[in-house]
Amino acid sequence: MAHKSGFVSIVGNPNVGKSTLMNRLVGERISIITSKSQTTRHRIKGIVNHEDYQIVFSDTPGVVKPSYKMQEYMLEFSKSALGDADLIVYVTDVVEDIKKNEDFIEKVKKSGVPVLLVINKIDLSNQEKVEGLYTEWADIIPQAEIFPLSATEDFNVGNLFKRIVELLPEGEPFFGKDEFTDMPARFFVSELIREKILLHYEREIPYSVEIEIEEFKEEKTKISIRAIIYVERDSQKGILIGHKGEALKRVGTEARMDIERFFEKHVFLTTVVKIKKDWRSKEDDLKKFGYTQ
Ligand SMILES: Nc1nc2c(ncn2[C@@H]2O[C@H](COP(=O)(O)OP(=O)(O)O)[C@@H](O)[C@H]2O)c(=O)[nH]1
Ligand SMILES: [Mg+2]
Repeated sequence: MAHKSGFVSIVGNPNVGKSTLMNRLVGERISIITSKSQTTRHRIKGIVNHEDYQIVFSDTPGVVKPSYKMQEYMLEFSKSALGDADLIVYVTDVVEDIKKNEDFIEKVKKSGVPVLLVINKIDLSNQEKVEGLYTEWADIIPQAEIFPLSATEDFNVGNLFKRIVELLPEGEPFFGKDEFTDMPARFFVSELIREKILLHYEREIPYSVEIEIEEFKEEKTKISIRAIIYVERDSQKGILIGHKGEALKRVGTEARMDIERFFEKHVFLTTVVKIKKDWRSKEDDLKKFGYTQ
């Protein structure tokens, strides 16, 4: 049998479970997941390697109407993921407004590649409702094959995976067979820190934060990391650090434990908070933080 290889883009609105699904399909914790919208900011690849095939999944930010520069880049990541895919996995769930997002759905329909439509979170619904959604979606994207599933409960994800493998084009692997992502180690460190900030802070704080890993020194059994947490304004710095530094300490401790699990090494993590005024709207800062293709 010839070797198969292809790019599979996972797209859809914010919060429908794209990152949860990708992690499930890849079997690694590549993308961070929270209940807040816009948790995913970049296009993140997760690679599945098998003797007979290689699948390169792309997790993407949810499709949003940009209201500042960073969101423009986020939308670009989602659009570009349609352009180079061999297969599109469009994710919706049992709670989102089905009418949202019509422009993007038009692009999905015109992509010229097979579309697998996932109705996620069926654990929150019942058979009758899911059948109703199935009929509606069959009407919206007639060419799509529809997979009702639950990413968190790992229900029916196996059938989706099997179908993806069947639809993969023949070809040689694009990445080394020992790689599971194209993102550098530093990226995962910054994402795990950002995840804790998304979990523990409210309002605009999580959205105003960007993380730079200034130092990442890996030795045989330990890694020393120095992370700079940028916020946009002075008042945010105070909130982030918290009374007697307790809030920031919690972020550091929880992130360190996750980073240790990820790299299977001891981790020494130092965090510093700095202000970078309005970085989310500044082209130069965004470039520096990697928001370009
Ligand atoms: N009940 C339920 N919740 C889910 C499921 N999949 C994802 N979620 C939750 O939905 C939220 C958003 O998930 P995430 O993967 O970050 O969504 P994304 O923004 O599309 O990447 C998180 O709180 C997940 O735990 C599912 O199958 N069932
Ligand atoms: Mg996500």
